[in-house]
Amino acid sequence: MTVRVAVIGCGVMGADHARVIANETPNAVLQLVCDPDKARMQDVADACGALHGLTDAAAVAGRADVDAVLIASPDATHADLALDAIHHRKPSLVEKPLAPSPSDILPLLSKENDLGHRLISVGFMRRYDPSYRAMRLAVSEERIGAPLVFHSVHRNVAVPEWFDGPMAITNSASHDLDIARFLLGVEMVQVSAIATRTQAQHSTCPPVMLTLVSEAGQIVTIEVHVAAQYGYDVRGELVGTTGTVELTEPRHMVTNSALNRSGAYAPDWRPRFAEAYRLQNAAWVAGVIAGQPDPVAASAWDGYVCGKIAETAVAALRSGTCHPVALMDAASIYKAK
Ligand code: ISE
Repeated sequence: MTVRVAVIGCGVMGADHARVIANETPNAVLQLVCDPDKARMQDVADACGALHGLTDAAAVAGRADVDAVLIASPDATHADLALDAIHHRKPSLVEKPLAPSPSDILPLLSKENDLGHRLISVGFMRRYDPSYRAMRLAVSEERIGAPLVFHSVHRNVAVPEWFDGPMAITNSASHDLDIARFLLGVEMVQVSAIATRTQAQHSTCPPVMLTLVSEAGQIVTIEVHVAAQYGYDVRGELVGTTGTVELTEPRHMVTNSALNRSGAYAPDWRPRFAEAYRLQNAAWVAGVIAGQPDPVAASAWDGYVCGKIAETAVAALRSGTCHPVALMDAASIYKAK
């Protein structure tokens, strides 16, 4: 079976996903790309060899020549487009966040529960990154004893002026929140948040530190700094009772010259997590063929939980106090078999 994939959104992520689907994803064909900006849509369609190009997202999921929908449109449109895909019984891969507010995800959970099975996968691609996968294997093989603390550092080069402190949590740190749950296999029960308040900071979005406690009593710390300037830099370390495991980045070259040893940082997440996106998209297409989402992929429930933790962290940032994370019970379709 060849999966005919439609990509909705031809911005930074949509264009990259279209390229990956067209050139690096087995058993997939880029059936169409869609964007309201016709010129931008045509550029991506031409660059990636899409068979069709549309400007109306509402006309995509119902097409007979579309088997699956990859949603990489603006965040605020994700939930409605995912709902439309469910309506047409089409599997979807939705870029994070599944919705800017977790309450907007509730109709998606309800529809999937009514169906009795999942159709949505959420684009927390770090779950497919080989280094995070090796860290998770080390935990499951008890190579560091019982996990106690997970430290995550997430630094971007820069963000647009409209990217504010709460977005550093709801947009950027959602990755760290999901990977912490994925690595530890637990839920978070409380969160604190604080931002730097120095005179020197040069951004509308200062570094934010999150501290979370899991239901098993573990601690997760997340530094999210979206205006770090020097490079795109994601770090991680899991501390156990008998050892630690650290994230490594896919460094392809080190230059030694004039008494210096140097390596380059990626400018953003696309090259840094290129392998993760490729593996994520291939696993998603394989899941479409198999008739059920890849078990590693984040579900709509995972998207809801991360949204709920992020929403609570923003409240904690504003109040300066620790807030409990209140989650409803997960429906059975989201529980590991
Ligand atoms: C972006 O949307 C991503 O998903 C990147 O992984 C993250 O590093 C960046 O901060 C987000 O804005």
